[in-house]
Amino acid sequence: MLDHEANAYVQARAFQIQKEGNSFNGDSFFMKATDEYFICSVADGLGSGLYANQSSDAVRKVIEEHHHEEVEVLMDYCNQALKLKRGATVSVLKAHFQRKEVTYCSVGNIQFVFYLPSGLYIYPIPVTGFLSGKPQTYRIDTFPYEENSKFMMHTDGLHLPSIKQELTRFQSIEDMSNHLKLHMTKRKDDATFLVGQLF
Ligand SMILES: [Mn+2]
Repeated sequence: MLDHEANAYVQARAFQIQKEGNSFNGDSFFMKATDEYFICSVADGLGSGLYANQSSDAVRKVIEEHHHEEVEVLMDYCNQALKLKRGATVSVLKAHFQRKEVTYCSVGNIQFVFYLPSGLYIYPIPVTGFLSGKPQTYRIDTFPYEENSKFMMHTDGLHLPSIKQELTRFQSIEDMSNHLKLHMTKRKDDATFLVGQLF
């Protein structure tokens, strides 16, 4: 499954593939660009198959329905939605175009790196664990971005030799995405990546 989202301020692509033999993907993602902001999420449901999908898809639905909310509020909504479900690791990113600012929050093992053309890499530290409706504290990172900043998030089904290199090797999101797809052939686990560039 391939998806893309673009406007004058952002371009993003996501791709996912499920574990061999499974008909449901335990990972879910969402992305949306408005005139004011870009929001995206990646969630990895615990385990694989239908129940993993129910958890990660609950996260996708929360972000889709409430994308206008701030990241911390969304994390809390996601946590509530995962009550009585298996649970999921969750990452949410929101970029505000006017403020030129990114807010990021993560619980669990979704890999994420943000690259600024001036040469800075930002790796926000995630809170360990997963969301399943239990009381949870969040770590919210907010930082400014520059024109042409890039970012990538992916689930643990994708193994990259160097996440840093992937961000600088390719000029366009399209090229990066096409290259990343080549790493997604083994299918031992559900795998999802989401890449984007901010203008
Ligand atoms: Mn996984």
